[in-house]
Parts: sequence; structure tokens; C-alpha cells
Amino acid sequence: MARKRKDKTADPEVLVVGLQGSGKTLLVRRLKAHLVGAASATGRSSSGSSSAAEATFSTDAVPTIGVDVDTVKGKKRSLTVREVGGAMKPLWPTYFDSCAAAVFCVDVSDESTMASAAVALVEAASHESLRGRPIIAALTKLDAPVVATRAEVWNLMPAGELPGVRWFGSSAYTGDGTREIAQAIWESIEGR
Ligand SMILES: Nc1nc2c(ncn2[C@@H]2O[C@H](COP(=O)(O)OP(=O)(O)O)[C@@H](O)[C@H]2O)c(=O)[nH]1
Ligand SMILES: [Mg+2]
Repeated sequence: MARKRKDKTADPEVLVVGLQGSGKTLLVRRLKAHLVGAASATGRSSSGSSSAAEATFSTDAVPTIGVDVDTVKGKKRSLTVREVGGAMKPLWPTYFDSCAAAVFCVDVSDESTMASAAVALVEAASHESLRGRPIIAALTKLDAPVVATRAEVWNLMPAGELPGVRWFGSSAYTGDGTREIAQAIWESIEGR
């Protein structure tokens, strides 16, 4: 007798990867505060109680050891969000197959890691297991005093060669851009 496959009914999974300290955990925390999805097709996504979310938002982050799994609730359904840290980079591809979309965090306030972040992003985006899946590149920490310019980022990331990647700037500290990323995640999952 065939067993019902668990992943048929499971929430779609979003994989969040990026180098250590690139802002994955705080971005996920912001995504949890944005109740979007499903009903978004009406074009009227309510902003929810953003001031309440603001009051409870904490920027304290304990470095993720290995893999962190969380649930982001949308208006009609939930997503499983799996954060896989930079220390596990060689193992990222093992999670590509099961994800419905991937978010790649790049810390644009840290010059010293931008080049390796670019390599990691290009590697991931061109990996055969991710091919054809929606990929969101989140350029994080835009609130930081010094951030790479768009030209500098473009110089490092061959954006034109990564046609499946959608780019967003964000700050988990201020919340800027995080709603757009949440929206893009839902859109990419609904569009599949
Ligand atoms: N300035 C600034 N710092 C951030 C932002 N997001 C995360 N950080 C800081 O960067 C460090 C790593 O953040 P975290 O979310 O744990 O990164 P992760 O290792 O990729 O999960 C922490 O000290 C955070 O406070 C942001 O939007 N702006
Ligand atoms: Mg983390």
C-alpha cells in the first residue's frame, strides 16, 4: 500500500542561505512579522500591525549553529523557513531539492566578505538542483554606515548572468525592504 507522502501536504519550504553573519536570522525574524501571501493577488496586502511588530522586534541574534527551522505564517498558509549557515556551505546543495524558493543573503556592509559572498551566490544560483527555482538575493544591512554601492555590488555579482535571481535591498534593523522580500517569496511560491 502506498504511503501518503509527507511532503505533499507539508508547507512549502524556503531555504535561507548566506555567509556567516550575513543577516539571515534577523531577516527571517522580519519575514515572520509580515503576514502576506495568498490573498496578495488582490493587490491589497494589509500592512498588519507593524507598530506592534516593531515593539517586539529584537536585534539580538545568536549565531545559528548549523540549521534553523522556523515557520512563517501567511494569510492563508504557512511556509517552512530553513536557515542554513555559512559554516555549512558545502552542504547547501543538499537542501536545494526540497526548497520551493531560496533566499540568499549578502551583507553589503562588509567589504571583506563581499567577494566570497558573490562566489557563493553564483555557485548556488547556477547549481543544477536550484535551476529554475526562484532565487531572491537580499542585499542586507543597508542601514549600516558604510555599504557597497549598487555599482560595486554589480561589479562583483554578475547580475546579468543570473537571470533567475531577483534582487532586493533590505535592512532588518529598520525593516526597509523586508516586506517586499516577504511579498516576493509568496509570489514566487504561488507562481509555481
Ligand atoms: N546594521 C545591521 N546589522 C544587522 C542587520 N541584520 C543583522 N545584523 C547584525 O549582523 C549580525 C549577524 O546577524 P544574523 O541575523 O545573526 O546573521 P546570520 O548569521 O546570517 O543569521 C548581528 O550582529 C546582527 O545584529 C541589519 O539589517 N543591519
Ligand atoms: Mg543565523
